Amino acid sequence: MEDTVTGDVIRVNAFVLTPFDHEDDRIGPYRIGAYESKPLRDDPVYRRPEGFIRVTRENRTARLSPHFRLQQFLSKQVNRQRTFPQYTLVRVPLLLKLEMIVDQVQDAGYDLETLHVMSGFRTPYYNRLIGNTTSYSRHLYGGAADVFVDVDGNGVMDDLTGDGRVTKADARRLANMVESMRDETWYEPLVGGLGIYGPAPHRGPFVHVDTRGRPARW
Ligand SMILES: [Ca+2]
Repeated sequence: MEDTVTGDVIRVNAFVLTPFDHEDDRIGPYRIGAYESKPLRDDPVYRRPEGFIRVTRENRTARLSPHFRLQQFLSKQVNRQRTFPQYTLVRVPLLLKLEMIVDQVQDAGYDLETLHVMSGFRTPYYNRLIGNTTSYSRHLYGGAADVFVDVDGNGVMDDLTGDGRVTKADARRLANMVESMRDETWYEPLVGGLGIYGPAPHRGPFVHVDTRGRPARW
């Protein structure tokens, strides 16, 4: 659509959810798994999803927000290059938070196109498969992302501290940028969890962010 004042063209991508009744544990061949029927602490953000965004080979690169595309949030349970359709979920507050983090990182002097989303949405099926025992992870609700800064595109966190090493200190540096927003009034709807992770044999350091509505730190 075109803004009649500025003449700018604004592209709006709308996604209709494919309904899911939770009676089966899959949509077609795609495994979803089982959600808890009762929300945690009766908090509506833990209500089981009514449906999912259908991701196809054609729409996977569609933008959800200026710096994030649909395919970045896919559950890592299948070979993402080959098997479609897949189903995902991304909540608007999470996208806004990720956009604000991109802003912070850019302000710190990094020429950033996006954040690397190591894990965005997870189906309950996949969450269990990778050994998680929590049934209320915000990843299951499209409200969490494990992210790192990867300007050089080598698949791991960049050396944000400039000490020549990629360590937990780099994740902490990114987390500090997230934390720097917490006193802003606009940040209130984006409040949530912040987890700092050091490197492991199979991956580098990263930061978990979510928008659960109350602060949590680890
Ligand atoms: Ca470093």
